[in-house]
Amino acid sequence: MTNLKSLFTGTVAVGALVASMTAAQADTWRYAFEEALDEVQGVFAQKFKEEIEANSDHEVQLFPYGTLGESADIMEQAQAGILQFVNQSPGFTGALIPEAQVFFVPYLLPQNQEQLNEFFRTSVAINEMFPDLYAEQGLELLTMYPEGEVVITTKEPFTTPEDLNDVRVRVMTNPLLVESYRAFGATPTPLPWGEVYGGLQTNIIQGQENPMFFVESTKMYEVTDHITFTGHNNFTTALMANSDFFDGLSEEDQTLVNDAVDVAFNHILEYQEGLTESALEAILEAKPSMTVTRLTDEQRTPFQESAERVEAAFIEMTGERGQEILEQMKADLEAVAD
Ligand code: 6CS
Repeated sequence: MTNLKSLFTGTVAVGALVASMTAAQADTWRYAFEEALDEVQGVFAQKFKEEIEANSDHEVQLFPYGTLGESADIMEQAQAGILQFVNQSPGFTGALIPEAQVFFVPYLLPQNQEQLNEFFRTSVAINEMFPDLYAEQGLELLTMYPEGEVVITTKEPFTTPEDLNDVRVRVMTNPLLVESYRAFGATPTPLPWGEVYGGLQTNIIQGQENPMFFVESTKMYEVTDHITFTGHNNFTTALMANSDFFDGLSEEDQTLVNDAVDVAFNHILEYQEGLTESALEAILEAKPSMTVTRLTDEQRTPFQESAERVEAAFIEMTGERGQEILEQMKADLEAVAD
């Protein structure tokens, strides 16, 4: 009897062990990004979280901008494995992965939204070449996505590179963006995001660039008076996972993550339809004196001409690998152009 009982208990124990080994483990994944919950990166993150939690027992904890520090801090935490996911823009990653600065060659990305979206979906450079470069830094590149046309907001109006002479324009912290604003005639000032509002308020800087939704949500219009559409860029950002974490996931969980990224990617493109226009409306309602200037093709020409110099600087900084990326990007863009 005793033997039978212990045999039975043993069987139950082994059964429970096997069940716990085969049942997916419920984990908590930490995900940090560079914006607020209701800004583009936050909307993307919320969709990702929703998908993961609807399709698994895992939980995703979201850490918006500021809760864990600046963009550079969350990247360090992701590389160290404290965070499982990090959304960081090439504007900052460019300091770590020089080739990521290719997104700051002016007038490279198309202004046509459909073409741009198709480029992000199909680009060989993004989907096949960049992942290896990110992997060298311990990062699994999950996706890159656009956040909207970049506009420049300044304290004084400008239409020519000469007008930008001696204007200190804040840029994200990568050397190519510095080069690009130098080529625009300005005095580029790389700063982390947290120093921008105060810098403009105290006149340490007199301008900055960002997509319209961010100009509105972060109230850049309170500390600058003029918005200029130069057409020189569209803001690109990227979602990454810590490589060791991602490689250690079961195949099922890797698929879960990739599927959630796909859903969030499509969601964020849809979410941004009309966002530039509605943000501009909100700005003008809050500050009717704000001026909005769209440079004409003729006025854009000298800015466009600076692209050559910036491309040369990019190749100088990144060598053969950079050149290959740039050429592939151009081929990818050609493929989506009509
Ligand atoms: O300019 C910046 O630093 C910020 N801009 C955007 C649109 N997102 C995050 C980034 O920190």
